[in-house]
Amino acid sequence: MVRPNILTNKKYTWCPGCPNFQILAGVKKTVEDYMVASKNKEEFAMVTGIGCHAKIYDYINLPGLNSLHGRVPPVALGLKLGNPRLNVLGFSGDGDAYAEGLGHTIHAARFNSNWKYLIHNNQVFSLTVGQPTPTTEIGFKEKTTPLGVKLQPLNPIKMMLSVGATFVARVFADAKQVEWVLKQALRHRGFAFIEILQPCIIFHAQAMQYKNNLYWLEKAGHDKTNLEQAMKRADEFDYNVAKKIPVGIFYQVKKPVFEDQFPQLKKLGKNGWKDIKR
Ligand SMILES: Cc1ncc(C[n+]2csc(CCOP(=O)(O)OP(=O)(O)O)c2C)c(N)n1
Repeated sequence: MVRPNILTNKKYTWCPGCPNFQILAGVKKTVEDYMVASKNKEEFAMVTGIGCHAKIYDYINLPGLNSLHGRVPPVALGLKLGNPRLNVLGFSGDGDAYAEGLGHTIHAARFNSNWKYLIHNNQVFSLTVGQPTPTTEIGFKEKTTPLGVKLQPLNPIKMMLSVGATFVARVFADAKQVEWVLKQALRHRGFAFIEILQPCIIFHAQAMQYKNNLYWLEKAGHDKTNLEQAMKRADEFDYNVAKKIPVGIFYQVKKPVFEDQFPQLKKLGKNGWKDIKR
């Protein structure tokens, strides 16, 4: 099979040097490798929310939907129910997944449908020029928040662990790290939650220093089957100050997959419901 190229020719409107380019490169490499290995170009679909992260929809040539702000999980679930054989990739920002779409993010873990959710967490609403989100650190100031953020940030890794997610991981926006984690996630049968620390170089550039504080859970003897250990590791970084930041897979466990539990979905072929005569 000739190696496919999943990139479009669209003009990039991300800022030069934006770490989103690293995410794009990691996803491109992983998806193309997967297509080559499986000899099939037509088994992926993608969904994005609204924001800078969502521009990835313009740059990757896969079928899918650029959906509404915060609504990636129900759209991804719908795609899986239409065709359970598709590898569905969802892309959100932290505003998208943890503010506008927080309820959907939690229920995505409960459903445990077999799709993969990548969160570009830059700790601000970037496309609307830098307002704080649920993961912005205390004290962060910008035009709408001149006295600084007063709220304790949400810890999305802990949140996903506590609502039953079966694959919970974090990496930094580096193409190799994204490739590594997405490959692991695609091997996982079930919902995969992947937080990517993606510093916004314009509105939250201080997060670039995170890359000096990362350590790999796999190399630190972390047992990813142990929920209690995973919770403790998640507590090590509370999004306020960059101290030790664990990256890698916090937790992975097998649980029933939503679409596997319906006989009418199990019998569908590679084209999903399209093959069913009505
Ligand atoms: C329901 C709704 N609320 C607000 C907006 C305005 N809006 C567009 S992009 C955006 C910020 C997105 O931030 P985030 O999801 O963190 O993505 P980023 O731009 O940082 O990648 C907002 C608030 C919208 N489009 N729809």
